[in-house]
Amino acid sequence: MSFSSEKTTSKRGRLSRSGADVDAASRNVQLKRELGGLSYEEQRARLQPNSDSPIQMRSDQAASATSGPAGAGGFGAIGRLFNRMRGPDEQPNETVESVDVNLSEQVTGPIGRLFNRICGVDENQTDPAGLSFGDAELQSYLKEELQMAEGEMFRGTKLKGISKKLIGDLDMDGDGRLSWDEFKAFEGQVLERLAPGPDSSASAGEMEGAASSRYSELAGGDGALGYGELKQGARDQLPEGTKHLSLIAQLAARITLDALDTDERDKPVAERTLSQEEYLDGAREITKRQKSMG
Ligand SMILES: [Ca+2]
Ligand SMILES: [Ca+2]
Repeated sequence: MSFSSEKTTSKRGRLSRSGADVDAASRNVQLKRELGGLSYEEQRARLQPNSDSPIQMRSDQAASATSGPAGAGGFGAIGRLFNRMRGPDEQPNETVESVDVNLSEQVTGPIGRLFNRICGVDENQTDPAGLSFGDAELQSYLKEELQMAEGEMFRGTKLKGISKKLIGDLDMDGDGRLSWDEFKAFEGQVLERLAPGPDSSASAGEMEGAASSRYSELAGGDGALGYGELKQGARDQLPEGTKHLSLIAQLAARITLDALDTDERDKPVAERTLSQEEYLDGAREITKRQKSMG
């Protein structure tokens, strides 16, 4: 009897091990199916760490079973979950695409690539899940990549002030970090500077016309728009008596150059120039993304 009982136990043990894989796979299929009918926001809400939904338990289990550092936050866990659902050899299929890719939510365009760079990830990746930056990442970007206020007095204080202001202006949930959802509001502000005049209802053609005349106005006809010209242009656009006028104009000029320049990325920002093509391509890409948000 005892022999038979041991045999049953060990058999059950084997069964439950192989059964676990089957369970995980069928849970993933079911999760995909359930998320497929939801909007992106609903999917995120469904996968929130504090949700009471039974799906949350499944996503926790799936995420904790993957390799990689733990405790990277709820959205990081979601990103790992989607990766796991897709599998290393599996090509993205329509079901998965409809779950995690929503054009207007994608991290794309010049400001999307900028966001990726500040976050320290591949600038051409498009998935917003799990990505955000805080004061440390932003200050490091301002200092190392933009060379903001280089050689100026009180540089540290200036960098700290800019970072605090930028994050404070866009941080909607007050967690001190900017997600893509929050940072993309900055994109509209950039477009207003690149193509001043038309409002958001303007056609893509009208936007392009406005960008084209703004470029000619700033660049002065030599086919190259440099740091000094951009800074002067930003200065002229700001209301008189604006606090920290010079610093804000400098920031606008450096961000514009870093976001739109494509052929001089190896040079310090202040030595790069924008061709008309770079300027218009950037404005066009931003316009397209803005229009996709409706
Ligand atoms: Ca935030
Ligand atoms: Ca260039």
